[in-house]
Amino acid sequence: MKEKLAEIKNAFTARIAEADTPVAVDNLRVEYLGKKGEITAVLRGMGALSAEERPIVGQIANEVRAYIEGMISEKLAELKEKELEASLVRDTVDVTMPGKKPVNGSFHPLNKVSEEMKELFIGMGYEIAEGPEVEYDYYNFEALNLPEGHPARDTQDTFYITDKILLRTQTSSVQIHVMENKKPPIRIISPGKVYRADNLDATHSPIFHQLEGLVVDKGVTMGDLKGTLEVYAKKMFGENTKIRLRPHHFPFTEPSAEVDVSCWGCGGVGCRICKGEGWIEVLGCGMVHPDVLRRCNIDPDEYSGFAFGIGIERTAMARYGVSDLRQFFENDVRFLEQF
Ligand code: 2U9
Repeated sequence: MKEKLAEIKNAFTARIAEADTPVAVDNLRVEYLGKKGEITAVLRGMGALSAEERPIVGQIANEVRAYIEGMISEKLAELKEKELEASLVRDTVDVTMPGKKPVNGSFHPLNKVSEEMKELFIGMGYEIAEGPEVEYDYYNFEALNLPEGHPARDTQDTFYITDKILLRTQTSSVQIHVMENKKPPIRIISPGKVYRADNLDATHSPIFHQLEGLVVDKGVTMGDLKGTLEVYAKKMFGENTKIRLRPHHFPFTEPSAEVDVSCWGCGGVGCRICKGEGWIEVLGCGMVHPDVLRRCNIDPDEYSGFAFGIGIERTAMARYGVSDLRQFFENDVRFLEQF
């Protein structure tokens, strides 16, 4: 048995020298020290030995087992060390290599225009008001002097969720909520998406963006409205821009007007951009109708207000010379990266 143990030790020594992975080392551990391993087999056979031989062979067997265990730990540590060295070489980062340039996106032209507008009105002391896109008929129509059956509803046909709940056609609904909940002075803009049951073409879209403004206080006049719009037009379309108000009709304002700015292409003499007119229509406005104020518990004898509505797509088309509104929604980067 002593010879057998010596053989085991020699064979193990040769095998461990060749083991080059932790798995191979573990297999050797099972093969030599496991329940069915070589050393265990020797220990099991010790019952057949004489009483004198048993402790001697037992001691040698223990020594061989200790030797095998020691070699296994040593080999595992050696392999671990080697792997660490290899990974340090393999995973080295060359900090002197040139970096990869990230592809930068750009602001969407509609966001650019509306951000510019928001900044401009915030600079004039306005606060931003937001509200739901799914709205009650009352806030979208009735409160704005558009009762059921009013002909002007036809021009703002929308998508109905129920008889009384719809997708808002204008952000004026937000302003009704504000007036219901806050006493004047009120100075707000409400930017956001609005919906209309229109087919998509070069100038119409079932979803588009508006920015509306509302000022309500004591003694607010049409002069304040005109002055405000002049500042807006100059900042938006150039310092030399002039504006003109043409009488119009909106159910929610009285008097009402459409606003033109002098053409930024020709300064007013007529060119291709303004189709020879010298003027370009950019928004609608008016003094808030007394009935609208009254419905929100604001006394029109004490307070007055002005309001205006700007189409974001329309403004961006004018500003950037875009002739087809659909391009804003197609997400073609060749279009978008121009802004
Ligand atoms: C309240 C009362 C009145 C908002 C107004 C317009 C005129 C207007 C259009 C611009 C282009 C809609 O997107 S568009 O098609 N809007 O011409 N909007 S006055 O009047 C209000 C708003 C809120 C309480």
